[in-house]
Amino acid sequence: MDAAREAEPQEFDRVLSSMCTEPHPVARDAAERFLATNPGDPGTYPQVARLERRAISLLGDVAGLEAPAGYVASGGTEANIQAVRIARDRADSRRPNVVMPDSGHFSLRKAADVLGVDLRVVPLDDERRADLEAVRRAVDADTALVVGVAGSTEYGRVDPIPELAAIARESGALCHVDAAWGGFVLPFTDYDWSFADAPVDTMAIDPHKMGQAAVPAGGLLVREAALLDELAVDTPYLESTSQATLTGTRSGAGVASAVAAMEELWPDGYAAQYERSMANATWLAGELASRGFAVVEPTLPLVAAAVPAPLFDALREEGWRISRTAAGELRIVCMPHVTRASLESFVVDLDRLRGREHVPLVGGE
Ligand code: 0PR
Repeated sequence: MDAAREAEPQEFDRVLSSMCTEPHPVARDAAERFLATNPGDPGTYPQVARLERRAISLLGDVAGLEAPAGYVASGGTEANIQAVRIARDRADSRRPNVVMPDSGHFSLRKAADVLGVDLRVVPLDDERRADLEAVRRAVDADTALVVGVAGSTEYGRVDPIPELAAIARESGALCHVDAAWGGFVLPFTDYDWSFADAPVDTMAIDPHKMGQAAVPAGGLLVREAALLDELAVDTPYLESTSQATLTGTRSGAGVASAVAAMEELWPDGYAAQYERSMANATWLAGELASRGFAVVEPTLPLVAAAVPAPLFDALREEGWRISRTAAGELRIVCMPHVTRASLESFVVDLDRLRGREHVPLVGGE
């Protein structure tokens, strides 16, 4: 009867493969204060509606968009679905298709399924990025959307966004960038990924991942407000006249916490976090490689390494919350809650479980 009162939420200290993280304290506080508000009804909850406009303005700063439009979605899934919906509704074709690299998140498969568009999945190059020649071959007059991933789910790779945007332009399609995970680290790298770097039309960029906001706080950004009109449906009995979101009632917690986190952390706090996370990823990759595991070099704070299945299972038995790539590699996402100390104790367990004498590790941060 007291299950909810007695249960404890998941501790984060052994969570190594999630893209969620502990919200920043200011984000947690804001989430609690706005928990019962509904930004889906701005006529009744104008304060949270104002905060949502602020959230979009801040997301625009992060993603290089001067006059941003969009909204705080439930996550990357909703943002991706809505981007496909915009493109489909805007296309002239009666059989529109979406071209995406094989690294595209499975939410885009949901989008294609729900929206009845053809999904053309193209292979990757040997750096695990969209193969541009394959994209060019897949695109035709019915292509409504070309998708690029800026920070892929499995390997943290960044597709050549300017080239993909150019291909989209040439074929009269829109270009969508999925920066759901990467969006809050990429500003501190040399990658071309943002609205400022390329004629990108829509973007998924999630405060509830690297942005350190509370779940649910995804972001859909669009270059022009007119693109959002494709999503608007009439809302006959609400004070606002139309609604562009996929969900109806939604918690203001995500909206308020996204604003709190971004006001606190953009840009210096996120820059420092990127440095810490990247240093941890580089350190872990080195430790794994020195033990003979085949490591996929991290280019963003995400490490994949081929670890034998029995060892992977034994680590899970120890309580490490780890997951695999589709190819079976161990995948560690260096989220803000993943500290050097927790990675060190992970490596200690790994050494013990593979039956080797414990080798003292040189400590870092
Ligand atoms: N786009 C990319 C590039 C993603 O990595 C993800 C989520 C999404 C879109 C979808 O975002 P939402 O899950 O917010 O709708 N990638 C993670 C994954 O599939 C999601 C995740 C997060 C899984 C936390 C587990 C977990 O504990 O691995």
